[in-house]
Amino acid sequence: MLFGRHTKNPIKIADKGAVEWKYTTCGYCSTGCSIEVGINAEGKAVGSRGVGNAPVNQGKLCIKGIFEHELFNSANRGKTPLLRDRVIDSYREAGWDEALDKTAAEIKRIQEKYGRDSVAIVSTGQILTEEFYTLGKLARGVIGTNNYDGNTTLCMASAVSGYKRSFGSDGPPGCYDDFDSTECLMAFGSNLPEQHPIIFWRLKMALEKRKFPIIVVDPRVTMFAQMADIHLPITPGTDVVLLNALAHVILKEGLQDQAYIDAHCSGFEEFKTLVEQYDPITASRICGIDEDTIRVVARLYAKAGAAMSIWTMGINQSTHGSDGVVGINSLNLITGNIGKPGGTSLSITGQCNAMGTREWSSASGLPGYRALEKDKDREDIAKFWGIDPEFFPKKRGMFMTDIFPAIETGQIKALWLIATNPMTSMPNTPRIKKTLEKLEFMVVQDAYADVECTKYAHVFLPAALWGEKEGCFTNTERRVNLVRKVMEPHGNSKPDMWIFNELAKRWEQGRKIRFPETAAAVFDEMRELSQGRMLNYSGMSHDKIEKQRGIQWPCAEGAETGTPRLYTDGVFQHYDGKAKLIPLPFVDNNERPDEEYPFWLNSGRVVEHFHTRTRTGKIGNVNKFSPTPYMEMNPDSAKKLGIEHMTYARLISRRGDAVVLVQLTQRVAPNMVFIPFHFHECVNRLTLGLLDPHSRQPAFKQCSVKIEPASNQQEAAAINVAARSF
Ligand SMILES: Nc1nc2c(c(=O)[nH]1)N[C@H]1C(S)=C(S)[C@@H](COP(=O)(O)OP(=O)(O)OC[C@H]3O[C@@H](n4cnc5c(=O)[nH]c(N)nc54)[C@H](O)[C@@H]3O)O[C@H]1N2
Ligand SMILES: Nc1nc2c(c(=O)[nH]1)N[C@H]1C(S)=C(S)[C@@H](COP(=O)(O)OP(=O)(O)OC[C@H]3O[C@@H](n4cnc5c(=O)[nH]c(N)nc54)[C@H](O)[C@@H]3O)O[C@H]1N2
Ligand code: SF4
Ligand SMILES: [Mo]
Repeated sequence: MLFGRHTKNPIKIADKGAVEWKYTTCGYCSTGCSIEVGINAEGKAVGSRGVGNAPVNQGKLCIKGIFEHELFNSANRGKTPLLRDRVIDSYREAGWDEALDKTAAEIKRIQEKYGRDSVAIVSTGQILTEEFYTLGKLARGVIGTNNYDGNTTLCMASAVSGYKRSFGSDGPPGCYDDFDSTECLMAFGSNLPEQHPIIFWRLKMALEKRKFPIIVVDPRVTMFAQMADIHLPITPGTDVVLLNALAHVILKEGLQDQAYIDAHCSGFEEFKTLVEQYDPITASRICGIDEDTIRVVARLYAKAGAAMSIWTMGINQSTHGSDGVVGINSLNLITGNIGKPGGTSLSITGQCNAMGTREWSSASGLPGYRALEKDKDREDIAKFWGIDPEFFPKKRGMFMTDIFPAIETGQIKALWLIATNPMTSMPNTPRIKKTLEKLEFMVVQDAYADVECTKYAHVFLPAALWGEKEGCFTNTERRVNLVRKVMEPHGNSKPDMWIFNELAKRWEQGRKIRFPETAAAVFDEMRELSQGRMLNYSGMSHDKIEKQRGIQWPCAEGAETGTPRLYTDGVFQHYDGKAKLIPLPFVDNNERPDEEYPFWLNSGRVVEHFHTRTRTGKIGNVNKFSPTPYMEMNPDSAKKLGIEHMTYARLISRRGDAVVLVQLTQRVAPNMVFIPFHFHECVNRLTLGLLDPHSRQPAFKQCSVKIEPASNQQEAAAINVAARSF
């Protein structure tokens, strides 16, 4: 007997008429999936598919990748530069020469009048590594402003800072293959199934072969929490307390790897003294996880032959973000879980090239993990670029989150935004709007003309999207992947690197420094600068990267391939070669729920959307799953307030208000609500964004609100539609 659809309505995969499939790398998240874009006989992109022999995704793609080819011709792509003299005027179309002349002239005028640092540049984690390197050369070597940073301050800054404090350098030490040998995995503030679906698929594959315990620390019952063996619904912002308590139990019960600590760590005594104060009973009252569970988890983790931790924004976006990272690193150091298969401290990165900017953009230093604070690093780069080392500042300038307040106070007069949309992504939107209105000059360089920041700009520079240009992205596991050009840039938009190169020519110093025109030639400069360093690219080339479907750094000259793990020899990047165990006293400084504002406001993402929706909002097949700003709310709390499922509610914080559609769900506790941050004029109208003292990253996930049913549902629906922007 035949089962299934053998005779009736068999499933047919539509023939999209692709005549050629072109290799590239996905441009959304940091997983780093290899993708092929199908091109039809008319040269149109008609399909996307995963690359079968790629080590990262082995043929799989998530929903965003599957429809990524539709971006090339999506609505409101920037086609031509736009100019205006005053923000109240309408834009007019302009040629590239006029737009770039104006940009350079305004930057020079403002720098002459107010000083070099009065011009700020804020970039991204979403352009190619060669573009980052070129932008760094332009910002540090030609324009010479020290107020140059990236949106990674909203994202990975705490991970960078925590890695530097613990290990002496940035650089995630582990890899996805660690899932195949770990005996226990603990995830902090990471919703892996939705935000990194293909990394999650790798984890699931490993679990199918061999069962090991999964512990998820998240105040919300995410999809990841649902499949975990142990879910720790932590009180927001208190992970450091849990981490101190885990270390307390491990040391008290003698479960640590003392030989590893003695050989490879400094600071053990101070660390031990501090964690002594965090017994599980005291800790449970702060972090909301009962004492027995803390003990069970500590024993499970410490007794596993190899144990690993992963984390994402639940840790980084907190006033204790950097401390949280240090705490996770310390947990792995005291249990001897760094640099061994299945034993690691792996920050799951965010944007497709958040790693590339950390490595090469010079945003917080100089290329190749070099520091402005080090004389030799300044001298080496100045010599390589052919400029006077005195042109460089001797310490890093402002972070993105300090640049905006400096605009308010008049210290910064001009802002150039590259592939970032702070109008939607920064906390406290009402304040950001006022801030941008104060600028004398603003440039937005984006792939989409309708990105909200354009409303406040004088110049719009239309950029080519990822697959319209060539270069590299580095993923979460330090794998350098190749983005091949699969399509010509849309309209008269240009690759970001072309824009940087053309701008450089408008300065005398820019004409003296070499700005190569091809990505491969820029890559050669990076290779040279990376010789002999931990961040070693010298054994790579674009062709070799494509052939191997990505290569993990370090890859030294002559090496066949890359290196899956860092610190396998237990030698770290601090001067003494040791990793630091750092005591972490906990200070409770968050805006917590009180009588007037009784709910925690948590925010994050959903699988079908990417950030501020400039891209996914335009793709019907992903937008349709979440077309509207909404909020997850617990049914019991809703009932008390007279709020029903699928009606509109108004949230009020000390900063502003927002209207959302209510989805009742047990995923959130009665004292918490969750709102995806993808919509303009929504959750970031409410957020406070207190800053981490080390990383200056905002605590997007911890503030308080009150909630009421929207008094006029029709009006609320209209506000809700308007908040979609597109
Ligand atoms: N589909 C999709 N994928 C993406 C992105 C996207 O926009 N869409 N963006 C990419 C980028 S740039 C990033 S940074 C990553 C982000 O990836 P994730 O960090 O995994 O995503 P988020 O939803 O921001 O937050 C994760 C979890 O942190 C939890 N959390 C909140 N407060 C706390 C806390 O105090 N402690 C702990 N332990 N957890 C807490 C939240 O409840 C949430 O479930 O995703 C990347 N991938
Ligand atoms: N409440 C709340 N707020 C958050 C977060 C949260 O969890 N909660 N998460 C934060 C995090 S982790 C992040 S990473 C930020 C993200 O915040 P943003 O970086 O501001 O958001 P994006 O929408 O990714 O903006 C990137 C822009 O780059 C454009 N673009 C894409 N490719 C290219 C290109 O090749 N060249 C150029 N020039 N432009 C391009 C896109 O069209 C888009 O406008 O948001 C932060 N904000
Ligand atoms: S998991 Fe990330 S890299 Fe892979 S297809 Fe999805 S968005 Fe792209
Ligand atoms: Mo991010």
